[in-house]
Amino acid sequence: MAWALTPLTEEQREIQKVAREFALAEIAPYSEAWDRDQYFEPAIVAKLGALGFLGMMIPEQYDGLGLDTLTYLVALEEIAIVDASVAVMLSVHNSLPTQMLLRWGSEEQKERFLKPLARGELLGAFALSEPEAGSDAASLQTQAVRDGDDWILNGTKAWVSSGTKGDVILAMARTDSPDDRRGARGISTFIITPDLPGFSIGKKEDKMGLRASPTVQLRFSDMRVPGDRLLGQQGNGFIYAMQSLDNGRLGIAAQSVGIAEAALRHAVAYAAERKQFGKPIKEFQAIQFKLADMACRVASARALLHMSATAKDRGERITQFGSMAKLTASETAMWVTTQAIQIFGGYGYVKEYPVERLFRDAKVTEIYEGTSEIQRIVIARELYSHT
Ligand code: COS
Repeated sequence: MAWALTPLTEEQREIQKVAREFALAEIAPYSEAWDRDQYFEPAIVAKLGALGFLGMMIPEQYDGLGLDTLTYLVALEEIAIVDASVAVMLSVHNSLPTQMLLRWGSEEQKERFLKPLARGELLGAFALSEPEAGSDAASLQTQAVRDGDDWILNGTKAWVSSGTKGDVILAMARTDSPDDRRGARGISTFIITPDLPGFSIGKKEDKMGLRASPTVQLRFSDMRVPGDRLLGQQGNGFIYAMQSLDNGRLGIAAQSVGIAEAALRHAVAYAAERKQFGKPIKEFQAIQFKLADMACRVASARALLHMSATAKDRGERITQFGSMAKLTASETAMWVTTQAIQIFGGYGYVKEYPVERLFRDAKVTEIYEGTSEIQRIVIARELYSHT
């Protein structure tokens, strides 16, 4: 299967193959156990780093592979087909912290943080949400106050993917004062490392899906952050987060397409082998129609994703495409995995077969990096932005 909707270059096909072979050899044998045990395997980070997969879109000058967005997303889909937890780690690292450092970091910050991130020696994370600030991200309350050359940060960040393992965390905090609130313009971005005094890891979430990806709260208690850890301009942190999420949402869309593709493949194989009423169930139109609709939706989501990636690589603004691709792909993942379970029947509802995990993993794609409702708001707003 694995239909090629976009003509990939030879180099893109080669990297896709490397990702596929890596996923099958190094991840597939362990995915079920990692999910069961909520285990994050650090060796995978080192191995992906050795392949250059943690600096895919970082220029060679900063120790990355210097690849385009489409190549990155094609590789990410291959990883997600096998393990969506590993895929989210890759997506966050490649789309958010590394891109933020590349775009807005000083040369000194790039030297110190971006290069080891791109080499895969350090893992990146992104901390925007808080317990009381999810969809309304601009209402975040973590406060940064100047103290000489340093900043003192207090607050709690929530839902941080790879949070227990993040070596470099790009975190948003308020730098306006409580008696002069500036809304989204009162937020700045800081480069946080776990060695800072006052940094601690809080509650680890016990999740429905993506169980091999550690999601945690981070606590900043009078955390002293050196002044040279401010990213870019003070007050631009929310804009940086939004612009980065435009790209991050393409990564989540690729993860979603991978989950849906995996569910489709399992359903196709199962329908050929499962017999009822004396013949394989693939011979019943009820099943054929489901498989056909699943295939159409996966292909459509992938086409939109690839189109969005090439728009980004042409340098176009992709706020709307990012949200369209993420919304379409995540709802596809949820719908396709639901249909796959239906085709498996009772066997789909138990952990013996992989579609149960795919269904659980799919759900969060409709929630994180902006819920489906937020994506619809962004898409609708963009419809009016040029009129
Ligand atoms: N690119 C560039 N700038 C953007 C932008 C984008 N995609 N989205 C917003 N901005 C800018 C706006 O132009 C505005 O700038 P000015 O101050 O110059 O006017 C500023 O950011 C504030 O934007 P806005 O007024 O639209 O902010 P809202 O509070 O209305 O929030 C939504 C907008 C809802 C879209 C935003 O809060 C959001 O995406 N929420 C979901 C957050 C999310 O995805 N969280 C998941 C984190 S990872 S688990």
